[in-house]
Amino acid sequence: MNGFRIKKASFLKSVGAGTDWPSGVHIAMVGRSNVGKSSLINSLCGNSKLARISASPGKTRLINFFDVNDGSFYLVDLPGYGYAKVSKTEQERWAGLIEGYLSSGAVTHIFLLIDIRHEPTEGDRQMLQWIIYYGVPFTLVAMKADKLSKSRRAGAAKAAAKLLGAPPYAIVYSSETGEGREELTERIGSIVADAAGRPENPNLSDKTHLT
Ligand SMILES: Nc1nc2c(ncn2[C@@H]2O[C@H](COP(=O)(O)OP(=O)(O)O)[C@@H](O)[C@H]2O)c(=O)[nH]1
Ligand SMILES: [Mg+2]
Repeated sequence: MNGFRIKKASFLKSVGAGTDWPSGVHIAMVGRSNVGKSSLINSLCGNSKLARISASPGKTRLINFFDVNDGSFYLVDLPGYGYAKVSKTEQERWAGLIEGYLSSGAVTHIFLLIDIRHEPTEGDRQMLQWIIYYGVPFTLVAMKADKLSKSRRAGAAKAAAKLLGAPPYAIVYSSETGEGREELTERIGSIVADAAGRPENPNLSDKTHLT
């Protein structure tokens, strides 16, 4: 226990393609459409109205930033992938947006969300490859744990992580019941403390100055 708490959270802004994101610590939610990215942000912040939960998937086209604890860090809601009814043009736009963001060096940490009930998708695998390629630290979060019996949760999360080709560990989470909230909040506390401890974080500065 590090005693870290999310005390305050509010919507900051939505950003499209470009580099108009706020400087600071970014913790980004990544995962396929409907896996529960927006719900996770709401659950962590204890505010069901913070990020919009869409009944129809594939709706978020922008990167949404939520300011937590007065600029201490940002929770970032990224548009999801894998929604079948999206045109090729839309998919390419999505890829450009995500890749631009991941390659910018602005992302401190990624929560890669997978569905605890299903095998990881091809999209999940590709996402993990991107994350590794761009060298962004990540934590796997196995969502919708409430949909599985308690005795199967830990095993299913581990199996999904293995199938994905990631280290065989995932935080088991349910936005419905709040399971995993303490553990993930603690993880956030460590990520934020870690980032603050680095006097000059090259990830937080504009990479163009380094070339
Ligand atoms: N049972 C259950 N449903 C969830 C959970 N997380 C999200 N959902 C539901 O899954 C759907 C998609 O959630 P949303 O957060 O909009 O997914 P996103 O597209 O990844 O942002 C909504 O109907 C949510 O209520 C969870 O932990 N358990
Ligand atoms: Mg969403």
